[in-house]
Amino acid sequence: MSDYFWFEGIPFPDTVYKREIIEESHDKFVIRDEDTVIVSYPMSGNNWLIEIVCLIQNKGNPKWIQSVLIWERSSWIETKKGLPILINTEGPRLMSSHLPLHLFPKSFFRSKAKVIYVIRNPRDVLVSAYFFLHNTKIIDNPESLGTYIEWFLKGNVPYGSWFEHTRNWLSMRENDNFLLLSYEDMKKDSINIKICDFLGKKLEPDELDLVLKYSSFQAMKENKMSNFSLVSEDVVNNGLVLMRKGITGDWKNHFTVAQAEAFDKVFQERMAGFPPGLFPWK
Ligand code: PPS
Repeated sequence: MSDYFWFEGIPFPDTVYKREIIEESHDKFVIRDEDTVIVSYPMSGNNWLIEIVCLIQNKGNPKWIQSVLIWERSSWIETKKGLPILINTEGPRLMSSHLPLHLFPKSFFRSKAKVIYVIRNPRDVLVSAYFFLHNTKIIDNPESLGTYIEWFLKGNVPYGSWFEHTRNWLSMRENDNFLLLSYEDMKKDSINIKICDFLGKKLEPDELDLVLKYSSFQAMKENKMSNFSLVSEDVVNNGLVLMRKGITGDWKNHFTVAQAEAFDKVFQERMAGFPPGLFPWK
């Protein structure tokens, strides 16, 4: 199993992260006005949105998504492999991050760069992460979902507390260069028009159809550039599956009634004050 280092209250597994890189991305990395960053708490649909944005940028042509690895098309700001790629990329860059707001590159707040922040029902995020992490060397395996729920509610998981992450990023939601999306909304085909508008792209109806086609769950599951089957063996145990189920509400198949009630209580406490319509899940 991976060792951790703690940085500003957040545990980062050594397999993928290094303290100096996190510091450099926060203090020195320059985000430029023309850049676009896709940000989410892990397991919220980040890779799905990367695929959609890559397709929008190419008017639905799948050549790029089928020939370049997804983490090279939209590299991760905070990872050992991602930051050097981004530093050496010229022109408008597409990039990804799971960083909480307080660790995000300082340069962003002086720029006009665009951020799309994706949220997802945290119960589904939790179930998705539980099954995903089983196949990695990223964390110690929790013995049961119940144990993972305890860790998640305390924020003792990679990238820390979902509640903190979401509360803090949502404080940006009135900004012009910030688009809030939810995984639940992404299930509606029309969402791609909203993404195009935000990115200043105009696609024809047949091009939008291609975006939908090539970013579908099935198409991404079959695309080895996107389905994580090529993640290196130092991170993976035996066969990493990113594309697990791709549905909303799977938590109902896994939580007990008592676990659901305990989760609701924490959610109500920690997310008090936000308009109810902001979280489009049941
Ligand atoms: S990561 O590794 O933290 O960046 O994971 P992330 O990409 O954010 O989230 C993984 C979950 O997103 C689902 N996914 C999709 N759902 C529907 N359609 C498409 N095209 C799609 N692509 C990815 C993926 O299946 C994970 O969710 P679960 O619930 O585990 O299936």
